[in-house]
Amino acid sequence: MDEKKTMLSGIKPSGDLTLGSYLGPLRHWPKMIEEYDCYYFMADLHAITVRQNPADLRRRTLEQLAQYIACGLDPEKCTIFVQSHVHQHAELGWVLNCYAMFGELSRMTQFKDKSAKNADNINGGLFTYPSLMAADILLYQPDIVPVGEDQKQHVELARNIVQRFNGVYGDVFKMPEPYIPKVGARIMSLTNPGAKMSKSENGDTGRVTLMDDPEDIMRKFKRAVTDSDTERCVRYDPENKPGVANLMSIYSAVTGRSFEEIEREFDGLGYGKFKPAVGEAVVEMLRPIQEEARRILADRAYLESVYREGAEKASRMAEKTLRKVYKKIGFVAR
Ligand code: ATP
Ligand code: LTN
Repeated sequence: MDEKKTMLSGIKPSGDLTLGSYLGPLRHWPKMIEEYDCYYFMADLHAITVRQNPADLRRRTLEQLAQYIACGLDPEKCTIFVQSHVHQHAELGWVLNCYAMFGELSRMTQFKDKSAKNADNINGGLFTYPSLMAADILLYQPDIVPVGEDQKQHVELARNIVQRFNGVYGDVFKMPEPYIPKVGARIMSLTNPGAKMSKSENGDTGRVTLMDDPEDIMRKFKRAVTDSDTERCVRYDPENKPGVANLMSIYSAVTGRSFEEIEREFDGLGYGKFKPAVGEAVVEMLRPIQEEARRILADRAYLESVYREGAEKASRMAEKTLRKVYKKIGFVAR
């Protein structure tokens, strides 16, 4: 009897993976493989809530897969798949739409943000996004869902759905817990420390992508917005010095040093020394990942075999849950 707990997480291929995607959830995923039965996916169904160029979406989905593997996800030891390859996501997503309330969907911060930023395309999918995300999660009956801070509200909504659904039909879904890393849960834009570093917003200089050249990374860090205070010293004060605090969070997440250690390391040195040091640490962290990702991406046959096998494994579990749900609801079995 397999007593391993289960975990699941996904990222939309809506842009190139960033330092935020990595330091938030992605870098924590590989260490969970030994302890958990893990499912990781490319959330392409979610990506189309914002208009995507088809060729870019296809390319990014494969790049993201190569990057997952390069970051340490061993396809032999976990299940990696493309969301649209497992049709049960869309099917359970519809069902759960009928168990998610208009009021609670209206309160989602991501919906409000994305509606404001895509005022010409506030589509139904953007609104019901959290029901599909609940389906992604609940199909696999996971114990935990590792995400960045911004996704906590969606996992909470999935938990409400579990309570509502199980309240009517008995123990169908397991209650999932969000798992949010302490350091790196919210990496901010380098040009606007008031906004999250995101794959698809805030312009190119505000974000560092996983595949950026070392020169670009250094340039972006050297230009990173610090604060206009007069003391110009490296001190952790997110309230008054959000730019420096963000760089310190990045440096801490990369080097494992505490904020006190970082303050001591740069005592009396000012921002001119600090910013390139953060850049260099990031360059060194990403170098092996970039090399590995390039190598894997060149092997199309291998990538295909990974996502095919992943979809098969994921479908088996997803189908089991979907059958149970359909039966409980009262759908006639085919
Ligand atoms: P988009 O710009 O298309 O909305 P995104 O960059 O916000 O995308 P998501 O695909 O929404 O990224 O997020 C993938 C995962 O990474 C989620 O778990 C999210 O919480 C986390 N994440 C995204 N950006 C950051 C960040 N800046 N800091 C920490 N975690 C992040
Ligand atoms: N909504 C998430 C991506 C996502 C996800 C999921 C994360 C879709 N389905 C299931 C965890 C579990 C996002 O925008 N980052």
